[in-house]
Amino acid sequence: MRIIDAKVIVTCPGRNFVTLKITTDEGVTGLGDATLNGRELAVVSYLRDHVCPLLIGRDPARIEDIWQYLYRGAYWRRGPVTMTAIAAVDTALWDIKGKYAGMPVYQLLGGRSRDGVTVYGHANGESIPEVLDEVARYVELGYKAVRVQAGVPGLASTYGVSADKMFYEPADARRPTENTWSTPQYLRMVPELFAAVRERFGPDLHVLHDVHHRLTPIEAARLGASLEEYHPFWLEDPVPAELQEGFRLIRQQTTTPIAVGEVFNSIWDCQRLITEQLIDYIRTTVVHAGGITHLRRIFDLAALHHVRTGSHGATDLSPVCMSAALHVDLAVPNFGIQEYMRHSTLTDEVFPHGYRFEDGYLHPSEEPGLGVEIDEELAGRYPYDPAYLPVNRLTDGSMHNW
Ligand code: GCO
Ligand code: MG
Repeated sequence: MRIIDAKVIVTCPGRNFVTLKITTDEGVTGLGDATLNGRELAVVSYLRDHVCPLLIGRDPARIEDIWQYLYRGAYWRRGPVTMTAIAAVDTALWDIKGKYAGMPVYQLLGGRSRDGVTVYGHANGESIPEVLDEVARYVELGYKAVRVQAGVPGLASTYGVSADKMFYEPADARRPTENTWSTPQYLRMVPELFAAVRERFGPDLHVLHDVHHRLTPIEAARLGASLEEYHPFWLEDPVPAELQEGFRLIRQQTTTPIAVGEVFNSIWDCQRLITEQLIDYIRTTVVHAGGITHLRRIFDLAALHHVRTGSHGATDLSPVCMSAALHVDLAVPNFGIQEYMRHSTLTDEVFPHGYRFEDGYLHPSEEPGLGVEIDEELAGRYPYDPAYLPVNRLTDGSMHNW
């Protein structure tokens, strides 16, 4: 079998998605997600101009070799653009291998380690009572885990809070929206939010929260300690993770579990946090961490160090990525939880897929491969529409982390 075509499809059914479609001489096709929110066209060019031409004529069965060829062959290693492009190729090749074998991809990864993939949804609201009503909707739908984000009193807008509820779109403007941030006000709000959630929903619901890289280690330690009595499932991205020794300080001060890694793109970004047991959950996912091949390598390293998986699953990761993530989640021994932000109906129509939600769990498709396709005709009706994530400033105007 040989690769005869590698095509990049850009579509905007409400938000932008980049998809790689690989076709073989036997007519088997495979899909890979290549969406890098707000920087989409950089990956499109990397693929179209530098990767697709190199794929033609290659044997699609040689997934590991093609991965190494693209990684080592670029000379310029790692980085979100490179690793997203490699991920798209890798994912498409796993899809092809599954179709060729007549098996869902999770079977090729060693088969099921569990019955279903526990997912968490996003409950958000301007005020704490609004968040509680949103949590109630998820609980009614059967969710066992919910992420809670509330508006910070005194601030015009807060990360994770939006008018849309079951899904929301942070990349919402042609030029980045400017948000304002106040750490003292935020640190007062979060324990109140957790107290209210526990009071209304009791001890069993798993409750998560995303700090979205806004604190320093000492502030994160204080927040973690103040939440312990409400036993959060995790505190996500408490600080930006470039300076990883900062996590030791958080660790020494609190038993609140820590989740990090949605912006990481290689095992080398995760290595220290994992091997020094500075985190509890690793958030890397298929599209931004080099595909199924590389993600599995990260998860295996994590398994050796008591770190469980908690893959990123926001709306900017397409149904192709979600399908692939579910196959990995079902197979790995150290699965923890999967984020599941629902896509819009239109996105689901552009990417028909067989995964399904039932009683708090997602189940991947049983079809051969990943079980997701793209309706190219429909995709073609929604051309690329540039959109940026917001930026964030402190109340005195200084740039902060969004
Ligand atoms: C999450 C993430 C997202 C990101 C988004 C950026 O935990 O779901 O933090 O909300 O901000 O994926 O593109
Ligand atoms: Mg996050």
